[in-house]
Amino acid sequence: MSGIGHSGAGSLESRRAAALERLRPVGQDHVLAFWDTLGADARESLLAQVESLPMDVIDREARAIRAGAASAESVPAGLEPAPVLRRRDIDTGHWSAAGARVIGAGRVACFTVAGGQGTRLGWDGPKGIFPATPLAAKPLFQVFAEGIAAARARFGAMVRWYIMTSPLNHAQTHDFLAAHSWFGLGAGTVTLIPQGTLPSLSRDGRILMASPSAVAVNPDGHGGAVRALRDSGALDQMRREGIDTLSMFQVDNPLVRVVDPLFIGLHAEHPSSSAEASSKVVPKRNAAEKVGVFCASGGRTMVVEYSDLPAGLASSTSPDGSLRFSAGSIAIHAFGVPFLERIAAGARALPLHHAAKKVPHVGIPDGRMVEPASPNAVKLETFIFDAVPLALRALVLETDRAEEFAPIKNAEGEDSPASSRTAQLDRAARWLESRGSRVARDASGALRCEIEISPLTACDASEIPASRIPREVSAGERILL
Ligand code: UD2
Repeated sequence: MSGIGHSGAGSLESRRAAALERLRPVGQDHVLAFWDTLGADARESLLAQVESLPMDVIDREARAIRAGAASAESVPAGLEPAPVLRRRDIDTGHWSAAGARVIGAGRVACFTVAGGQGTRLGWDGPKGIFPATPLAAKPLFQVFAEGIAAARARFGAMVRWYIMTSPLNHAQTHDFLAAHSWFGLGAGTVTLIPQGTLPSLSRDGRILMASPSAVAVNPDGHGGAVRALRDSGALDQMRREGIDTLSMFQVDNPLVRVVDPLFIGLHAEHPSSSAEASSKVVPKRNAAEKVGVFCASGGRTMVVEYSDLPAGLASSTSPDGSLRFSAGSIAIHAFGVPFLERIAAGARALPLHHAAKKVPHVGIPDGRMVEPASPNAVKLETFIFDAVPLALRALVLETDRAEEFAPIKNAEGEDSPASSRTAQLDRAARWLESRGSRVARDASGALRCEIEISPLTACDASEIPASRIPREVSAGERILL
């Protein structure tokens, strides 16, 4: 026993020396400040963390923080609004049929980014568990699962589902889906992929410690998906199975059409697409809406995040008074699998963005816990939409907010459970009305009844079976289709 203990300690010592050699030149050796107070397991765990830190990246970003430069936040000069395709300008029947062929050939998988922390909503747990629908209170994950099941049935092909979790919510997400029998999709067809993390840095670029033996980390942003999809073997699996298109969406939007034949058809075959990166947008509600904006610069399409778009550009208007930069990203994309493989393999990694954040940490050298009242740290993260400018041609499709976008982000007000509920009820009512139902509304047009339509019943108005369409929905009625 003691022999093993000794050899372990010896190798710990040499690993510690190696760790210090990585940390010291970049001014981060405080990470081992509590070494002498740690037991063997804690030392082991801390060394494993240090060994996996991308020190060159951390050093580059730490220098940028110290220099006061926000690395990825600089916006190119001469930004223009991105060219946008509108439904009225395309033959939607033609492109939907093209998409149906692609989906029917088993070439499409869904991908949900669900690694976020959901702090704004004040929901304790993975956001996908949040009860989102107006009558059945279905969790977001169930809504998406039903959409995937519906697509499999409608197009007669397998549609796999990949879900990116973070180390913070992976186990809970897995247990929830397993407890609900993967909502009938088949366990082997749903794959959870935990994303990576990056250390949180102080405002002078020092790695913060969550405890004497743990680096404070945050999920590496949804751009971490590229690496997570590769490292987990998901991209290889897709290639083996002939899946060349990922239909990507965020965990917070119950109105998303998870497999949209029109969008897939445009992405796969439209001349303005290289089948690499396509996106859906809606006209921004107002200049201040918190959505990224599709812009163009130097012939490339790109997304400028709301926090990075200079206020002057955000509020600039066209001669008709409409916002010039109005193509708001609703974070629905189609990505080519070969494209993601190329980015994952390539030297051109996605840029890191900096966000101010409150990070509790251990004070050095006193070892006392610091609970900041205001942002004290910089979180480093990459964004998946930074892949868009790397595409040869990026297609941007404008869609209808009322049909496809009602996210649940904030506890109250805009983009809240209440506003999403209203949007879900309104859409269901509109679908029935477009199929001839009379739906109770008051003089102002507000609904006086409640209707919920499962994706298993219909993913658009035309799919509702005629036999299920009520002639009338009267005031006070609640209908679940
Ligand atoms: C996102 C977009 C914004 C707009 C809006 C539309 C970003 C940075 N901004 O804003 O431009 O399109 O959505 O709704 O995306 N996530 C992870 N891992 C992470 C961080 C986030 O999986 O490390 C997921 C998260 O679970 C969620 C999505 O990414 O599904 C968006 O995250 P967010 O809520 O932080 O982004 P938000 O709403 O500020």
